[in-house]
Amino acid sequence: MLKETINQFAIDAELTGLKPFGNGHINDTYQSEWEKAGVISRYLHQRINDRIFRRPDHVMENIRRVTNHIREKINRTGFGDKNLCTLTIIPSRDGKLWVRDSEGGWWRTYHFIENSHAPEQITSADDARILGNSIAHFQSLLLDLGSPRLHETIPDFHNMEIRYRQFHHAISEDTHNRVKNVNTEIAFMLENEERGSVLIRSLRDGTIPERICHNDAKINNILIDNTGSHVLCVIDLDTVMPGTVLFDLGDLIRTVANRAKEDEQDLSKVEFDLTYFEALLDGYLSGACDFLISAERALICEAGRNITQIMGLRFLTDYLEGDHYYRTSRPDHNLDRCRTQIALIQSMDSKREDVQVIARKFKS
Ligand code: ADP
Ligand code: GN1
Ligand code: MG
Repeated sequence: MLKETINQFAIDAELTGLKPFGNGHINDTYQSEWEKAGVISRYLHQRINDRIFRRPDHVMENIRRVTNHIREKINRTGFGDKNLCTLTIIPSRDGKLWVRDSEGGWWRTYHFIENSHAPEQITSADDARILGNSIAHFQSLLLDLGSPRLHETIPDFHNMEIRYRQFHHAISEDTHNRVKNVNTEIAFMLENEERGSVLIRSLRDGTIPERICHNDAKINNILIDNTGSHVLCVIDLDTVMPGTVLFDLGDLIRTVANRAKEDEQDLSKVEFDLTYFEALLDGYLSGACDFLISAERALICEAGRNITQIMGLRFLTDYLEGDHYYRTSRPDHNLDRCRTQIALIQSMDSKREDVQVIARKFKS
């Protein structure tokens, strides 16, 4: 069935290979290989997770608008010199942005971006700098995307108050009898509930502006060139929609300034890395300084902690609800992920003063 579905995209060659690809938690991703007159080309196919994205058509309309806008600006402003690119949607043979399979699933296809990789971790401060800079560029390219407003592909995605409501519901229902296993983690989340609302409240009361942002700007949603060390493409655009740019900076801080993997089981390896944090901010702010307002700058330190908290909360909620949201590959996988997020917040808190000194360096 998969081959049949994939053959409905407008690719003029013969399919010669197909395999699962990548480490995403949400969509089913495959890479394909095609041949025509001795020339090999590759594509990336994804079954959009329609339990999570209830309107895949809205997701694809957003991605079409965003990628067209970015491509046009890259071509005009010369970012193309660095090979920076954006996702290229391959339409279906009948001109649609997706193909429906025989079970009603929604599929899309992109050009496979060659000679690239999606890092899970970085190994140098320079990498942190280029990743920070790439997200600032991404945000700046979208500052002038006109109306209509982009669809909210997952309503209230980073709304901490709603995420806490779901968490309280999961505790009171305790459908999988797991509350007893996680008293410490639950206590941590409850202690931090009030503080966690700072970004969403600031957005709601207008202290910080709504802007288009990525909303899932973690490290492995950015493709880096395999040979040199520059960013080729910001990917996974399913959640590009209105929010605050601090959601993106926060997700980068969470995933770049941590020397351990998101699902590391040895918590002694989880540590907030000040060198990477500083380089990341340097790269981000050199690209974002023209558009950030002082109220946004004032919340930079909180952003990393806040997004780490919402991820920990969501992993814990999913664990309590029986692991129905995130893809897992071992028992307690979501619990391990939640624990790394809590350990990272504890490490950030223990380095609070240093974090503030670094953030102050970039004040102006
Ligand atoms: P998910 O929403 O499940 O995280 P992603 O869109 O992030 O899915 O894709 C999963 C992985 O596939 C990425 O981490 C990256 O390794 C790879 N990938 C996605 N799009 C492309 C592309 N156009 N070219 C090359 N690799 C890609
Ligand atoms: C998911 O799709 P992926 O793996 O890039 C999730 C993010 C979380 C992330 C945690 C739509 O991202 O919100 O930050 O996992 N995406 C969605 O790693 O829920
Ligand atoms: Mg992804």
